[in-house]
Amino acid sequence: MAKKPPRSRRPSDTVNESIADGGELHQVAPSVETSLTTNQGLPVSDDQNSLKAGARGPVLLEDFHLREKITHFDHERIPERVVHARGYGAHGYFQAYEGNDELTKADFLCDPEIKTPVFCRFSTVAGSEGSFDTARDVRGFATKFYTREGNYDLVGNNIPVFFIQDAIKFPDLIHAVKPEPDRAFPQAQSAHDTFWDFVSLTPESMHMLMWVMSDRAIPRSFRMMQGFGVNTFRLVNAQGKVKLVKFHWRPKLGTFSLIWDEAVVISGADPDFHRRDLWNAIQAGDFPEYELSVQAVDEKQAEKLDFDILDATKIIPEEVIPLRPLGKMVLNRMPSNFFAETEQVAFCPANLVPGIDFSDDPLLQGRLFSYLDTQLSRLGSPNFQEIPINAPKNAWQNLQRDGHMRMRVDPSRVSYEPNSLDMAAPREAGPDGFQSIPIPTEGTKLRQRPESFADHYSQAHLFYKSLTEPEQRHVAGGFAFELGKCQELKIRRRMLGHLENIEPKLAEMVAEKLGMEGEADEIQPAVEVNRRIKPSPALSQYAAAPQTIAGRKIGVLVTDGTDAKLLDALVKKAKAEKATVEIVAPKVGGFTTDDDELRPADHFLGGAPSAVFDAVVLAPSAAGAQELLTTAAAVDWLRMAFAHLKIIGYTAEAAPLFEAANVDPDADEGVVVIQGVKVGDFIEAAKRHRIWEREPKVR
Ligand code: HDE
Repeated sequence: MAKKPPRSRRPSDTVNESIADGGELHQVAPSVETSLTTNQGLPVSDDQNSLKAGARGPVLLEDFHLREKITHFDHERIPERVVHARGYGAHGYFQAYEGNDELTKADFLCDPEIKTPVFCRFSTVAGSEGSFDTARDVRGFATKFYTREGNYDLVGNNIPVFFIQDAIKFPDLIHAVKPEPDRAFPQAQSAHDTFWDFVSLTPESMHMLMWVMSDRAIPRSFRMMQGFGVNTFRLVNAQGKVKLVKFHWRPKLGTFSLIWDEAVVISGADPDFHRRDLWNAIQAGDFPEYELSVQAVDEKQAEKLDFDILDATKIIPEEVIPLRPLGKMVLNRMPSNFFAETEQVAFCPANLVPGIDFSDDPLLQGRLFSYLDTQLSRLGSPNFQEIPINAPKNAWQNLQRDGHMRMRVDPSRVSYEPNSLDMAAPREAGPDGFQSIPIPTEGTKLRQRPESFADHYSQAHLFYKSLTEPEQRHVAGGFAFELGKCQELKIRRRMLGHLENIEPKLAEMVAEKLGMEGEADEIQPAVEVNRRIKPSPALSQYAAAPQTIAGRKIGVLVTDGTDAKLLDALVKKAKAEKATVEIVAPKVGGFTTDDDELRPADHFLGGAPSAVFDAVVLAPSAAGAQELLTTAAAVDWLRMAFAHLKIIGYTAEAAPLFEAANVDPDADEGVVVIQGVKVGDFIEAAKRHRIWEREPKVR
């Protein structure tokens, strides 16, 4: 039967019709395929009115359609994730490079011919589902590989270390960072007393705090973020050779961050900044790519490191053990339904494939329990793996049965093993199945932290020492902001004491910003801080940042009379560099160029502060510039772009705005005049991203 086109009915028609004929709609009979039905498949004749005794009479309880619809709606939400509630995901694939079989027998890492489907979810940790994207926070970076040998989940973060060493402290850490229970604020913030109370009493968190106060915790984009497995895992090859490994993801676009003031503005202007960025990029065919690598060491090498490889508060500097690339991931498709896929996806670090195994990292061991457990309360059923986003793409069968929402129909009489009644029933795979690496283990039963976990400051010092000067300033700014929000002075003093142990210069900067010089508590480190530790330049985002504007967004402020040829030249040049241009006009309805063409705008000025762009161009007409002078948003647009250290291009007509914003048009190499259609200098300058030397002048 030929499919009839769906009926198109504007809501206003419905209302009018409905009113006109006293609530009765006269419509063309729908085709069977397209008609609205109840969940039982019954075609619904009227979805506008409930069943009543008379047009103005009471609603009848027998209206099963009304009850079914409302009941379903009432149950539309499931509990959000207890951590990492706000997230955004995308589909894609992973493809291995040649030669990994020396390290692992994992099929998806060894066969460069196959493209393994993946689903990747990025998230913030502390905020609830409805919080904003640009909070200062760790970002989750969780990837589910649907391999031919079953699902493998690499559930990582964008920071390579963690706050605690033992999973038993996780509930305390999360309770401390979440909104305080008596007042239910602050949302999506670590800047409050309970968080800093807990961490300042937990010195093992010092290294992680350095990362979280750094630019890493305010990434520019999910596309420009590194990922780390954090815990130590094992890889084993077909010959049984074992290596301890740390997993790393590196984005092709480079690793970039926002500036704190910028993140604060963006959280109001566009709370979905990171989501929108990923969505726009993938819809435009600009697919984010990440390279997966490992740092691999054998047990002997691990013993020689000056920290314990089982301690998740430590990194292996890349200069000590270099990264070995294994393959690349491309994200190329957004989910078609957020709830069904991104909300229901259930990651679990215990999901392994042959060739990969755990280490005895006590943080990891606790995680192995937690994720499955949390899915039971979040997704409400032990059958959550049957939800399409969670189901493996290879065949799966076992003798587990029943439970809430069981989808699969198992026809056999046999649901036990061993059995002789159904020779087709699933059986053990023997050596072809997953086998834990036979690592010898023994020990005395006790609750004790190993002494090798006791150095809490040396790597925090290493991190600070490896940053460029602007990055160091930002760390100080991060601490000062967060501690400034703590009301309890004793917490600030305690933290200043820890900072003294990490790096006295840092402690001094923070104390000065807080107005608390000389007030640091004295805190005795458990072991001597190693200040001679060699810096690791790879820890800096900006020391060797790629000079590119690929994946970046240039905002152009225009008015009526803006030079059309200039705009065209900008768009062309940006496109050639894989960047995009977005037009900001006084009105979203559009603007008229100097050749009288009405062009659309992407944003109206009040709705798009310069903070949401990577670089900006001011290209008003002379008359337009005069009009903009009366608009605070226009003056702020320039002022903020300058304060956020952006590259600013401008035409001569924009000069009055510089005066109003008190910005010197010759301030530095990041403020570039554009003559005619010569946009090349501006684009080249934009590849520098920001002018760090400007910072001490503006902040
Ligand atoms: Fe998680 N973590 N975690 N975590 N975690 C969860 O699982 C947990 C830790 C990470 O996009 C939960 O499904 C414990 C480190 C990500 O859906 C929960 C401990 C790292 C995500 C849980 C940790 C992570 C989670 C909440 C301390 C970096 C989001 C909802 C031992 C390697 C995945 C859920 C997604 C989510 C427990 C520490 C990463 C409660 C007990 C370290 C990216 O099970």
